[in-house]
Amino acid sequence: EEIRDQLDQYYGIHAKPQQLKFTYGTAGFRTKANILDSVVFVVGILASLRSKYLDGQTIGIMITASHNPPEDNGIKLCDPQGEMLEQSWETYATTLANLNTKDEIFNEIIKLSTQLNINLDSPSNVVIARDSRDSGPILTSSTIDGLKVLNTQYKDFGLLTTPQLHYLVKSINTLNSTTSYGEPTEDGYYQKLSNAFKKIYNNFITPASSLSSSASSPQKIKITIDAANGIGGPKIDLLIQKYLNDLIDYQIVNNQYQDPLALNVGSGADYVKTNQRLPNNINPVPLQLYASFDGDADRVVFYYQDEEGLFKLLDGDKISTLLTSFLKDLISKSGLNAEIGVVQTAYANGSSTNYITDVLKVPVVCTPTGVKHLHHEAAKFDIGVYFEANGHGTVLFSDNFISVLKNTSPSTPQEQRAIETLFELSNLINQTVGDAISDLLTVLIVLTIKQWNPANWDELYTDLPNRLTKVIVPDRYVFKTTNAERQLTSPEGLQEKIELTVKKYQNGRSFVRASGTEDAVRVYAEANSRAEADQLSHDISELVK
Ligand code: NG1
Ligand code: ZN
Repeated sequence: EEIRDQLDQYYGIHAKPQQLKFTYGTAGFRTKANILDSVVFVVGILASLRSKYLDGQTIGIMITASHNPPEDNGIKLCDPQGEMLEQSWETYATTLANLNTKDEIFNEIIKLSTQLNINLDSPSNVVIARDSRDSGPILTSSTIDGLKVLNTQYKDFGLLTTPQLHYLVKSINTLNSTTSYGEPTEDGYYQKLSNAFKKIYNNFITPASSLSSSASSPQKIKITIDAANGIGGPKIDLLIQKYLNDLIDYQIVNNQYQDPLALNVGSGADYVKTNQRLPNNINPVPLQLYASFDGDADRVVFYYQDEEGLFKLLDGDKISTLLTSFLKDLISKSGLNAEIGVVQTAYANGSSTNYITDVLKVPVVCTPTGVKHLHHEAAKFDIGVYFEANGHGTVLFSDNFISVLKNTSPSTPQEQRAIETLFELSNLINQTVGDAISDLLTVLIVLTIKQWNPANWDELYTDLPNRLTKVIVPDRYVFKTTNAERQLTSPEGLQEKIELTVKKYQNGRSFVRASGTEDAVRVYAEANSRAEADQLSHDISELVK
């Protein structure tokens, strides 16, 4: 009865416009902000049910549309250990979001609670945060109305990056346990990352070993960050200023996060990766390192200008190979036995896959697009490195391997340093989800230890020229794939035609799949030269149309 009363009170202002259809996809619900109100309201209800179902553990809600344009927004749920919402619940989310009346919603709540054996009177807890979009505050308050329907305790953390919210959820749910992840505050996040960074730094960089001109103080680590005018800017600013100012010399551009209309415009990781060019407001100095975050700071890509003035991208594949080679070296120096593996998607550059397999001799697993697939596979290794080419990724350390690191007594100083570094990397690298801030600090410390400039990093392997394009088709759902999205099974006959075309190109590779976040089909093509990659991309797009 109480639930009915609450729905009576709140449903009216959050009723769904009849004609709209919504789907909980790889990025949660994401669309134009002005049609999201009814959706976020029911997500509040669903988060409450999920928390009650999990004995009151805290569920996270993030309001963001990542790299999408300013007028978009979105909402996604985060499970108790900071992971993405369990798949079966994505279906409940979609069902709830498409109900058209108060009675239907009430009946669905009752149906789910019966089916899943949820006690509706039991406690439920939620934390919520948002990126810097101007629709954020109003959508937050509509979500909170949804939370009130089932009497959920909540805390609104306001502006955060997506990975910070994941950090908080895991920290809250592990509080006072032996697996405590960190202090469940925003500052706790900064402390955890900066402490790990400093420990690794001090283990390797001493004034004597540095190449600095003045022997007494090593040079500061230099980085310029394009924050896409999003929430990552003020957050990394806070972290470095408060905790790492004496080690890092940094500059943030495109940092107008208070101007929501500037978000992701001519800037950010997606812009840089897709267009393979510099963002606005960067005048590159050759061989200096630059980084771009996306709008909610869960992706990062790096780049530099080479001595000939050419723009060079260091994307998710380059991050993955840099970290894998460093970690592999540490494992061997530690004297420990650990299985390291890399997880990629079909969008990974072919050269990166060859480099990891043939040079690093580390196994590579290919999964469908979407972080939850990569995350799941990475969790099977002692150290699982996963990055999408677009810069979203992280490194997972298994619980078992972390306890090995904690309990091993090293027999040499070299072993000790390797073991300590591996352990601190597990603290520096966000274990819940890809995190631009955490990944940035990790790349910086690895480059500093190796004394590498961006060109040294880039030399590990040479990317095959590639092109990623979108083709608008009448119905993208007819494009069905197999083999981790690398081959089409439908429409009939198309895969054969693609293969015949690809055969004409040296080192040619191409695949076609329907986007999960946009109404389009994506065509990826790579080949030996820029011109051939473009031609292949064109040929395949013509087949798809
Ligand atoms: P779709 O639209 O399904 O290709 C895109 C990205 C994914 C992932 C999701 C979620 C590419 C080619 N695809 O998915 O990697 O990041 O968005 O944001 O970059
Ligand atoms: Zn993002």
